[in-house]
Amino acid sequence: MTEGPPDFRIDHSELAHDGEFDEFAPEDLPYYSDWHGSFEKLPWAFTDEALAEADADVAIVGAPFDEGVSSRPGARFGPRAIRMAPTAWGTADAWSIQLQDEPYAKLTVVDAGDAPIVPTRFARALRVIHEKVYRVARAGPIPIVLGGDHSITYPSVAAVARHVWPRKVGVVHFDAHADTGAEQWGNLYAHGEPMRRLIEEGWIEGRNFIQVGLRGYWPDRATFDWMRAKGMRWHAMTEIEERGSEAVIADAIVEALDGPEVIYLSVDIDVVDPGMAPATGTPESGGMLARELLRAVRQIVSQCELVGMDVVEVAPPYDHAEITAILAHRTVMEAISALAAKRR
Ligand SMILES: [Mn+2]
Repeated sequence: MTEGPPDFRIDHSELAHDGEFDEFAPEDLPYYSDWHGSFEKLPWAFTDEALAEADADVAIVGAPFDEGVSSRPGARFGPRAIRMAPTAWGTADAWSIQLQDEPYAKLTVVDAGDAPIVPTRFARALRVIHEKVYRVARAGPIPIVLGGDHSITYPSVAAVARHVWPRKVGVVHFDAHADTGAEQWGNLYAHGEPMRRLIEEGWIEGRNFIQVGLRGYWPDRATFDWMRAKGMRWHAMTEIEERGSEAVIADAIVEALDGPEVIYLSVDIDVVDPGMAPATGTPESGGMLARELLRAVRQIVSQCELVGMDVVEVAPPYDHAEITAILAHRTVMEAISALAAKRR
């Protein structure tokens, strides 16, 4: 006589009920489960047609490129790490405690995928980033670009400025580094040069290019002389220490909008102290607090018309406990939530 299978005793639990296998849709599962790779498990909209159909307010764009780095590489893995950074909530009912609002109840947000970058073809990568960001902006949503090293900001800002042309764009740029070098080892487009190219080519007026958080020992004095000659304005880390972040950001907003009506926000995660953002290629001790950066993003986005944004230089190979990826993810979330809160 063959015995039947054993009794699966947990079936008798008082909490068991019929239909529990299909109880949760894939989008109801936690962020790490049934994840198909998009930011916050948001729907994908890769193509021009999908973007047109989505009619989105915001679109995430990945720029997995790090061949412009001068020190530690790894930022090509940034988009993937930021997209999979831990979240504790279900996407649909996310609630911002900071802003007392539900970002996804008011905004349609999609993930437009990555610019079609392949390794080794440096110039092509910058061109396809430009094309991808331009196509997203042209379709309607505000592009939020996940880097990548900071060289991606040259094609990305130019794409947004091209889209809103002839309206002028002001840039608020958070960084330990000015990224206004003339060249690095003969390369005009590495991650230390994008801001210089944007100003030289005429995409952004120097006087509306506002930098926050500069510190350390680069660039050199001659480069700061060039910046001054172009009318650029900057707020070094020492000024944040003395005056506080909120007052400094208030000035940065006025300066960026001294002429332009719209803002592009570029956040190099190394503006934050390496103790709170260790995973970056060129860390500089003595940076902003994570909470200061998140508050600054809310302050800027809630007071300005945002036309584009990037979060760059997250290099996951140097991360610990996903500290940096989580901060980059939250930086994007604060911008999305501030956009939603403006729709009150
Ligand atoms: Mn930097």
